[in-house]
Amino acid sequence: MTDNDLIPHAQTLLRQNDAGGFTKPSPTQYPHLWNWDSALIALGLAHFDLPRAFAEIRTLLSAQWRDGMVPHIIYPHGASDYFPPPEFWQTAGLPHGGDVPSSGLTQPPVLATILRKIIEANPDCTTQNATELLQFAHAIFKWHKWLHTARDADGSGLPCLIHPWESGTDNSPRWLHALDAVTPGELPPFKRKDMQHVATDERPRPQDYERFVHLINTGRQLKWEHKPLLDEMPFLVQDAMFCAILHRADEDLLWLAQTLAQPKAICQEVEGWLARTRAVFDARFWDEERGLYLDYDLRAGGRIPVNTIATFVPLLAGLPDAGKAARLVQEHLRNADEYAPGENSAFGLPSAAKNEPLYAPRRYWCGPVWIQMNWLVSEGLRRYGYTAEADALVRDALALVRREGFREYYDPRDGSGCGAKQFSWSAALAIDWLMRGNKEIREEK
Ligand code: 2M8
Repeated sequence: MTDNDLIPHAQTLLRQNDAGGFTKPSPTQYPHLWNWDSALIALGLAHFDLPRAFAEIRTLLSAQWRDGMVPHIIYPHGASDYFPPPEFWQTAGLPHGGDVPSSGLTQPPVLATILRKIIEANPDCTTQNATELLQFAHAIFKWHKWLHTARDADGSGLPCLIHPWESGTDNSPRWLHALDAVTPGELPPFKRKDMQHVATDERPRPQDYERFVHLINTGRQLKWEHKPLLDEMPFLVQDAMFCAILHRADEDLLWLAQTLAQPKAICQEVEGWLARTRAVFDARFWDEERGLYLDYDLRAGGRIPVNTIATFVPLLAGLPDAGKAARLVQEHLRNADEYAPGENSAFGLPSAAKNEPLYAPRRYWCGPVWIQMNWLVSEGLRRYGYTAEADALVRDALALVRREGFREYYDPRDGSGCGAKQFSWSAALAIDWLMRGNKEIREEK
């Protein structure tokens, strides 16, 4: 596929995956609305159908819980052949819940960052869509506040995650040790559906999936109330990637609040979150010896010593100083034993370091290249002036979709497509790169 074909193909795919007000991440494997998928999809849609991009965000936020959480899976049309179905979560009728069937978890809060990008590219919408933008900004403010308070387990304001699915990087090797420590009790009856459309060796291992289900079961026994969840969930982590995405989103929310002339008190509250995160982030996540950001296991009381793509995401938020950013790039991103293309891989960026024991180049989140991760990391690299590295990630991502189509993820060794097909955010982000008109990244690999 040439770039001229790529844009119409990607647009057609998004139209085909349109379920009426929201876009399925993939038509077979993921037939509902996923939180960060929809935000990233809205960015692609905004390049050719701004009203449809607004509709995507409207549907996502319509499922916000009364306590502020914006859920990770939303089932506007009810059940399908996806497991877990809406009733499995037991979230209906919760006093702090929402009015649209949903999961009891949240996902990386990329929405404020995406909304800012959409507004910057379409400045007229601040007058034409002023009322709705204010509603979006208020909903996002409530969500971020919930993350900084209801999910604050140690007084730091850094949110913690109660299930690997909240990280978006579900069975990344960074979670597998913490998951091993979870004993799956008696599980409610369930039947996995995720291997109907995708090969078994490209999906999570049975022992990990059982623990995913056990954690959902624990959440529903605790009625998804935040205090008991923090006290009792056997899996409780602070995720460097999630916290960095939130910090960047707080910056973009502040911009939004200022652009929409919001009261000073709102802006000051967001500034407070920004200052707190800056004060604690490196102390919690930075490993000076290894020159890496590492996640923190609150149950075990220590950093998780696993080197994954999450280490680069703080660049997106401007959190590392120049010295730490240089170490991330020189010692890791450019290192062919870990992430750089070399003898054992041809495409960047593997989702786990190639020399990690649990690295698996075709298994979901354990090594494959993901288009949205190349998008996030390339944005971070640009922020620090690493333009050549950022361009290389975009070039690789575009080469993969050109050769293999819009897949969920790709084998970094030969670029072959894996996971679900007709994947929406892979299409949406290709549209973003190509329609932004960045000429140098279009060259063929
Ligand atoms: C994957 O997650 C879902 C559970 O939420 C699954 O495996 O069934 C993840 O890659 C997640 O990040 C993504 O949002 C979702 C839909 O693309 O699929």
